[in-house]
Amino acid sequence: MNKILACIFDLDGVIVDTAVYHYRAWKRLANELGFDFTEHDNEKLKGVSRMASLDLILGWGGLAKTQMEKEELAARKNAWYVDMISQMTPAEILPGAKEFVEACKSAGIKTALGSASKNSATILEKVGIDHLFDVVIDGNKVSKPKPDPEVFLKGAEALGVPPANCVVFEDAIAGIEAAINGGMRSVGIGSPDVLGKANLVVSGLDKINIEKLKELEASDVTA
Ligand code: B16
Ligand code: MG
Repeated sequence: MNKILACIFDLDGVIVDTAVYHYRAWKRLANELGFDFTEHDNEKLKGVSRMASLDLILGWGGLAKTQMEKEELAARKNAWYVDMISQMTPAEILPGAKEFVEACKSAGIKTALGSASKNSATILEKVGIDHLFDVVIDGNKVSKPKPDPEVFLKGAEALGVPPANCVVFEDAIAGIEAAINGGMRSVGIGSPDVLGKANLVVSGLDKINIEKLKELEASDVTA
């Protein structure tokens, strides 16, 4: 039985829903390149890094680009995305997210952010919750994408908590796999059909509390 000493939260899809802004910016880029993609396709980009997302999108459009061209396209998309997230307000925090992170802190559980995004600092600041995370590990600090556990292991290390005492909150299957690969428990945010490998799946952070979190102490570290 490993005591839960830290919670590590993914950002997009767990704390805020920035997927809609990513979608608008990528769609605008695809349209400028002469093709389109659907919101259904956009699901495949959740939790995926910026350059890996671009590769997927270019594949859907049947386009091949050089590394230099790709960097220019990713920068163009990111400028539109940053414009949109700079307008975000605290109203965009997902239901229960702020309250649950606060409850963790009150219960003496350490908190970290573990996100693929290189824009996490701007988002946390705009929605006014940057002070709630003891540690922020994001796309600027990691080189290996989820399902590699790097982002969560770095979070655990910075918090000074062994992986077996951490719980990861994730909306993407690659993120749940990253938690398992890192020897951590996980809570899936979304549908059990997709996130069934997690120790527990809830529809949002409004559906969990410290009591339910503690119940996870009885479950195996590897799901
Ligand atoms: P950026 P997460 C991920 O955030 C998003 O889900 C994904 O769609 C995005 O491509 C990625 O961040 C990189 O974002 O372009 O801002 O660096 O779910 O890991 O918090
Ligand atoms: Mg996510």
